[in-house]
Amino acid sequence: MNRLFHVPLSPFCRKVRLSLAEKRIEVELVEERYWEKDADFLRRNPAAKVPVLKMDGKMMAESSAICEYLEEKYPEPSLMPRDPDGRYEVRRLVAWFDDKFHNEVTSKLLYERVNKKVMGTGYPDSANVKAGAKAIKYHLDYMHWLLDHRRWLAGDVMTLADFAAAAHLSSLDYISDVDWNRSEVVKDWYATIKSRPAFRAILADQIPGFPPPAHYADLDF
Ligand SMILES: N[C@@H](CCC(=O)N[C@@H](CS)C(=O)NCC(=O)O)C(=O)O
Repeated sequence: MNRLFHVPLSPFCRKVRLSLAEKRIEVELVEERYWEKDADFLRRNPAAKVPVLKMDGKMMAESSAICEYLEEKYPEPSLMPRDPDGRYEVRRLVAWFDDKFHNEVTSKLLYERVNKKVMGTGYPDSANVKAGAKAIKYHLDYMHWLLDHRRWLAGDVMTLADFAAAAHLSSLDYISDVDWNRSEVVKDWYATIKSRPAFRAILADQIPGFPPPAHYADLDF
C-alpha cells in the first residue's frame, strides 16, 4: 500500500494529496509530527520535512519532485501541458506559490496562528501576522490578473499550478484568512477546484483545537 507521511494543513502535503487523488492513486495517510524529529522519520527523509511518499518500494521527498514523478508515471489525467512553454509556465507558478507565496503569506499566517500552537513554540508574532495579511492581498490581485486572462492559472487547462495555489489557499481558508470578496474571478476559480472529487478529503480535514469555519467545506460558500 502506498503511504503518505503528512500533516493535514501543510500546503506541500496538500499539493501531493490533490495530485494523488486526481490520478485516483490510493494512498494511506499517516500523520507525521515532523517537529518531533523521530528517528524513523529522519531515516525516511533526512531533510526532516513532509511530505514523504512511500511508493513502488521507494521513499520520496520534495513535493514538486513527487508530483512530477506521479505525472510521468501516471500521465492520465494530465496535470502538465505537453509543450515546453506550457510546462515552463506551470513550473514558474508552482515555484511562485511554494516559494514566494509560502514565504510571504503561508508562513506568516498559518505557521504563526496554527503551527506555533500545535508545536508548543509560543504565541503568534503580530508583526508577522500583519505582514502576511497585507501580502495575501497582492497575491490575490496577481491571481485575479492571471485568471482574467486565462481559464486556469497557467493556461487553458487545470494543472499542478492550480493545485499548488489551491493547496496554500485551502490551508489558509481553514483558518478564515482568505478574503474571497477581494476578487470574484479568484473566488469562482476556487469554487470550481474545490468542487472536484480530488478535493473531498482535504475538505474533511479536522485539526484538534482548530475547528474549520462553516464555509470551509461548503461548495457554494
Ligand atoms: N520544498 C519542500 C518543502 C516542504 C516543507 O517545508 N514542509 C514543511 C511542512 S509544511 C516541513 O516539513 N517543515 C519542516 C522543516 O522545515 O524543518 C517540499 O516541497 O516538499
